[in-house]
Amino acid sequence: MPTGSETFVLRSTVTSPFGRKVRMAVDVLGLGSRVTVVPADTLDENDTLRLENPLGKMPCLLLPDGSAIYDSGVIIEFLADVAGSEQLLPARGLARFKALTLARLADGITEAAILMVYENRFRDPGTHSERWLTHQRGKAIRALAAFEAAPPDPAKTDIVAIGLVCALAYLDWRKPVVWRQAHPKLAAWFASFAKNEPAFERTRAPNS
Ligand SMILES: N[C@@H](CCC(=O)N[C@@H](CS)C(=O)NCC(=O)O)C(=O)O
Repeated sequence: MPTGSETFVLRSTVTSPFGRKVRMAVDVLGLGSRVTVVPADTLDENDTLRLENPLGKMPCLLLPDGSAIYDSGVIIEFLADVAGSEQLLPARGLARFKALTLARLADGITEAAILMVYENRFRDPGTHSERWLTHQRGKAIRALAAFEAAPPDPAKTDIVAIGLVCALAYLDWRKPVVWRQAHPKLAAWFASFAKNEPAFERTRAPNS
């Protein structure tokens, strides 16, 4: 395991919602002095990102020995371990796996949202599949409904809250799914959490 002085490189843009999850975790865990963010370009075939993570996805965390850790969920588990902190997720037991499951549910909102954004970005106008967009929207809407039925504690910053706030902020920014009106409890949670947790504003990308 890393020693207390090892430093890491985080390959990510500041606009990536999955990258923001990791940047928030770095902030909350007090690891800012040990993690340097180096932007990545997922569309550039010459970017070393594709060597670091063969999937060519960000975020990707580079270790001093040249190896890489991904994806965002694994990076956060790793950083919590480096920090020796249980703030973001319990070290073991059912509570850990329940938190990880809800965190993946929140990630699923972001994933569906990104696929909807990519549908518009990568396919030529006129070739967009409404069926595919509806399929992805359904995933986001069902996951939003699950969080609306049982919103997290706004005073608690953990792996679930970080994933959820990054998902909702991405929906607000790119607007693949309109969510606020139909999910008032979630909107209230978002407002309180964003007010309580300074890492949220500190990780906001310019103009987002
Ligand atoms: N499951 C991954 C998803 C990462 C992901 O989809 N990242 C986007 C940017 S936010 C990306 O790299 N997209 C480029 C691509 O899919 O080629 C994670 O949690 O890190």
